[in-house]
Amino acid sequence: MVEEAQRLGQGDQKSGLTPTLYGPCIVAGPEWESYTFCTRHQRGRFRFAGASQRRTALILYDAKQPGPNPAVVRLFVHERQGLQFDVELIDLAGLENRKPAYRNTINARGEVPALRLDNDRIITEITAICGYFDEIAEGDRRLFGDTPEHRAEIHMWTRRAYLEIILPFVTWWRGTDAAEEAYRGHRLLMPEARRSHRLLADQGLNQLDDDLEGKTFLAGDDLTMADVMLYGFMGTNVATGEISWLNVPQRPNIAAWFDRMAAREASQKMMTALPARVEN
Ligand SMILES: N[C@@H](CCC(=O)N[C@@H](CS)C(=O)NCC(=O)O)C(=O)O
Repeated sequence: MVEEAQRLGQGDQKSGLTPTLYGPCIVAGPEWESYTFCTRHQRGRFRFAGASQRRTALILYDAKQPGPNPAVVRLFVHERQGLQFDVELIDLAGLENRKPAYRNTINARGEVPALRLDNDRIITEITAICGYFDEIAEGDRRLFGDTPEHRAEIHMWTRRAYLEIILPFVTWWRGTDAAEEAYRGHRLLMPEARRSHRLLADQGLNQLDDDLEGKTFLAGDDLTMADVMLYGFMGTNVATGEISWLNVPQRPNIAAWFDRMAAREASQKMMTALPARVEN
């Protein structure tokens, strides 16, 4: 395979095409199809990864806009620190994430963020990306916990935050005209489920307000992944004015937690796309 790659690296006299060596994958025009040995998802034009040389860096595909899922990863990166990786920005407003070039090479689900490892493997889903970062970051301020009990506690609160609060309010938002306009047919939306999801989200928020009594953060005295998860979603939707009913004075413990989170430097940075190279 290496010899084949070296041979192809000379270019093709007949077609004049020069194949691009990209990690374990050779990519070229149609004449070269029989020589490629990349997988279906890897094959494509690799506009996204600085083609033509072997890569050694991690690449995070972040969004140009402050979408809540990318914001969770940004908030995690700013809070955790000790990370080095490259960043490529995907234009959600222009639906770049839904184009074949992105779906065929980065994430078949057409979603952002995604993390390309230095062996070209792609990791998606924000908890998986943050979990990976937590493992590799320098410094010992782990946001996923450092004992079995602490990890279980953080996992419990992260899951509660997502299932009981975030998923219902995101589903509520996905029933709005703004969501229909944003997705332009690329997601199955449920406008008929808005009322029940508003009630589910309110129920989850009411419960959390009770749970936060006497506590500083969701899983105790220190900020963890559970706070990053909830604030990433709540903070973006409150800041953009998309969901006005999320943070109200009638839930004083959530309001106090929200203010504590909003005052953090990392929270202020999460609304802005990451720079081309992160070394923090
Ligand atoms: N389950 C995914 C969700 C990612 C997601 O839905 N990202 C949004 C940005 S907030 C997106 O890509 N939306 C654009 C679209 O679906 O077209 C994760 O955990 O990362």
